[in-house]
This record gives sequence, structure tokens and C-alpha cells, in this order.
Amino acid sequence: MRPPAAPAAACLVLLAVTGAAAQSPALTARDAWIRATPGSDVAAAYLTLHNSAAQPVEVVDVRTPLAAQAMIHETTVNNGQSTMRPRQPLRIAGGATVRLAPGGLHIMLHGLTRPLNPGDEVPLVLTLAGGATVAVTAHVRALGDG
Ligand SMILES: [Cu+2]
Repeated sequence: MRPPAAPAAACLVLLAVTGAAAQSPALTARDAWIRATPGSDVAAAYLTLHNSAAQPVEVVDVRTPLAAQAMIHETTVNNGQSTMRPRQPLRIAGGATVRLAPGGLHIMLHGLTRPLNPGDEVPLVLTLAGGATVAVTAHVRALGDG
């Protein structure tokens, strides 16, 4: 005979998971924008991230429906040579604000599904370690505008 406690335990686990997902993450994203690059299927997105919790958070994934791939990169200049490399997962210390801005950290968008024009709005979804997501809308600016 099956112990009657098993289905009740499964129910409790399900409730716990649902409760965790409903919590709003400690990370906020704002001032998101994208530099339009005419004629290219790659673009860079910038934004400001703030972690309001005491514990660090990690951004482990970035997605947008308008690009085949999105990933956090960091540009560094060595001996006058500019290179960029993946910086994912991106760790944000408790209470810290991290700016993704031209010349440094950025979200690289590869394989744009259509050209981005100034004024367009592009949804971005950041996934944190643990599974919480943060959605933000990036506004497309013209090249040389910011
Ligand atoms: Cu890049």
C-alpha cells in the first residue's frame, strides 16, 4: 500500500516553488538603450543594474526576441587595442550598482532578426542564478547619439 503522505508532500513542494517565483528579484534594470548600427546584424545594449539585496546576484542569461543570441561582454583596451570578451555570469555585489556603458560592459546582440531603427523598443529579459527574471525595455538610439 502506498503511504498517503506522498501526494501531500509533493503539493507542499509545488507551493514552495510557486511562492519563490512570485517574489520580485532584488535586481532592478533601468535606462536601457541600444546603439543602432545601420547595415549590421549585431548591436550593443547598455543599461544600469542595481542590486538592492545584501547578497550578491548573478546574471546568467540574457534574451531578446529580436536577436538570435544575447550575451554580456566586456570591452577592454590593451596597448591601444580594443578587445571584448564574454563576462557571463555577471556578478553584482550586494547593494552595488553596475553600469553597462560604451567602452566597458555591454550586452552583445548577435543575429538581429530585423534592422533596429532609432525609436524602436526592444524587450530584454535577464535571468538570474536561481531562475528569477528581470525584464526591461531598451530604447534604440541613433549612432553617435549618446
Ligand atoms: Cu561585445
